[in-house]
Amino acid sequence: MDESKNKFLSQLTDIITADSMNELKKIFNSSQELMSRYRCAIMEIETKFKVLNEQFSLLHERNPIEDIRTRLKSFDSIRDKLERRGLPFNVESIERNLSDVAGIRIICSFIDDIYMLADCLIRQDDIILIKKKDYIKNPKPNGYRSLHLIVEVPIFLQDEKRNMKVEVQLRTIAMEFWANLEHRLRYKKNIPEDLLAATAEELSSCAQALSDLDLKMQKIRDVLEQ
Ligand code: 0O2
Repeated sequence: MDESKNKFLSQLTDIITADSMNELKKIFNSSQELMSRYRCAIMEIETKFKVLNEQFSLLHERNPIEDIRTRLKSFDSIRDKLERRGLPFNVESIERNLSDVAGIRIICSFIDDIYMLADCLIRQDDIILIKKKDYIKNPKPNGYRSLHLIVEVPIFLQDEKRNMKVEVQLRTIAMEFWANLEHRLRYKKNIPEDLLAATAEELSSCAQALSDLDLKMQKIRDVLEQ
């Protein structure tokens, strides 16, 4: 019994080392390489916003950006998203079909700074705008507000230049506050249906109140700046 088991294991090891191991290594290396390129793209976009923030604070004595957050989508989320769309889970498919593997969120105090920063980014000659979704002018039915841009930015590697997609979300502090709470609610389990509906309604009215607040704060700032 032991002898046949050992023979089987030895055959299995041969198969793995010969073909599958090399294949697995290749997949691992290329996925590591892809994620590293996305990290570089995030760094490029983050630097661009930091430069804009620096220049603006010099000219206007205030910072349009309150905070910058970055995230790389996890392999589990990438696989789930591709699976939901019936697409294959491999490096080529990730790069071709997903535009939010690299994500950066810019949090501003005022709504008009969001548009000013988005315009400044899009006007830069190495940036290609792929898609713009304005959920501030057209909020989602649940009340979600933010400006989303999908852009392509070049990264310069040792011997090549690659254009990488990055999702940029721009929102105010109030929009961020709302989105975080709504996000938590979305992943809460075991909430009774009626409570869930009532909370969604409350959240929607909070989104409206926060939007009014954003506009009022902007008006006060305009008066102060004049
Ligand atoms: P995570 O974990 O934040 O990445 P598309 O990519 O255009 O085919 P998609 O993915 O629905 O379609 O794009 P959309 O509508 O621009 O939303 C992308 C991201 O915006 C989401 O990413 C969220 O981060 C945020 N978002 C959109 N709608 C809502 C919302 O109603 N509430 C909150 N809290 N966030 C929202 P992910 O992949 O869902 O999650």
